[in-house]
Amino acid sequence: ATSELPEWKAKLIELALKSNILTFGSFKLKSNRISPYFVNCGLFCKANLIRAISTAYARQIDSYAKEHPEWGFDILFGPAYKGIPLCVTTAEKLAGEDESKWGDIAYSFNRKEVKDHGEGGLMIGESMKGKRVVIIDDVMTAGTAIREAIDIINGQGGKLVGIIVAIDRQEKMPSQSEKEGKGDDGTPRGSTIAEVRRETGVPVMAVLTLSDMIAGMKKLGREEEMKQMEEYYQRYKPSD
Ligand code: OMP
Repeated sequence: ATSELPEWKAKLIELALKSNILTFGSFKLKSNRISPYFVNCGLFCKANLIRAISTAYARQIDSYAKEHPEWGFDILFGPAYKGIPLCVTTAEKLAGEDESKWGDIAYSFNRKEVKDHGEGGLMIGESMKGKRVVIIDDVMTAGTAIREAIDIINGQGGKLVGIIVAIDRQEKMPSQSEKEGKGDDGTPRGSTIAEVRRETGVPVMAVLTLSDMIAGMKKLGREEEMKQMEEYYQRYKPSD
């Protein structure tokens, strides 16, 4: 699976590496796993970088929609904080891809603190009530961040119809012992992405997977980092 990396993905990985969005070291994840690599999507904060990632999200959404003509949505929801620039810039890119098709797409995001004066409330942007919503987020590991976003949509009366993330780390669901900080018990479990698909019944898309990043590092001749990612993948590889 590592040899057929499209040129645009290879370029995006190279850009992420150059700008320290993709970094190597020893990182403790939200799931308590220790990872040799980390992807910080908060660093897509320069003009050329935010353009590259929002274009990639928009193309992914547009190509999924072309393959599934019955599928559509009304609102791109970017959970605070990292989802906020992503939903705004990707909505703009969608209009650029095909304005007649995507020109009416709205964006929305939440506040972390509920505002009790002025217009008040938890949400900014288009109301989700009765609308079809796609979540746009940065990284999916154990799915905790995505589940919080789904709760917000349900609370606002929206209908979830899709999820798109920049990075699918392709990890198995954490075990109870990992959640308690006692390490992995080594049992085989399915992937987070498959579990979220199963639970929600909606498409879960990713711009880049760990396999893509491994292939990208190989292409760049970064053997050492490639090996570390490959070892980590083998360790937390999902059973499905
Ligand atoms: P889950 O909530 O476990 O799916 O982890 C996803 C979140 O972890 C992201 O929204 C980030 O806040 C953070 N994260 C990264 O940003 N990059 C990574 O490479 C790994 C994580 C992580 O902690 O798993």
